[in-house]
Amino acid sequence: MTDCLFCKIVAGDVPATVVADAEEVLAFRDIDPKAPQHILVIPKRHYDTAFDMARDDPRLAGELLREAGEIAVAQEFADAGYRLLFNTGPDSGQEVMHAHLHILAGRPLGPMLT
Ligand code: IU
Repeated sequence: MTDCLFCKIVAGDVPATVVADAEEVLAFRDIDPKAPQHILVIPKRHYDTAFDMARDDPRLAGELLREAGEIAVAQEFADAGYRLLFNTGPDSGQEVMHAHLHILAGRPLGPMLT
């Protein structure tokens, strides 16, 4: 999708600090981190939301979760723990309409729901 920021990151047209680059999945550091470790895991193929992706390609949705777990091990925060989050749609605060899985880690994250 030509007008999508994350598609531009996938294409290499917008820079990002890449953490993992797999066949169908890319992970990079969030530009405005909300925790010491804040990484976004995205499908290289464009889907607006996590549900669009899961409905059309549930195997790919599983790949994002698997990659997040691999990153947690590689970045050495798996044992301390981490949070995975998909914002989906306007009320969630989703700003970038390309499905992305947030990984948050590196400090106690406190209660999830506000
Ligand atoms: P959200 O779930 O759509 O709200 O998350 C979008 C995230 O993308 C948010 O945490 C931004 O800081 C992040 N981001 C980024 O990493 N690089 C960018 O160029 C832009 C947003 I714009």
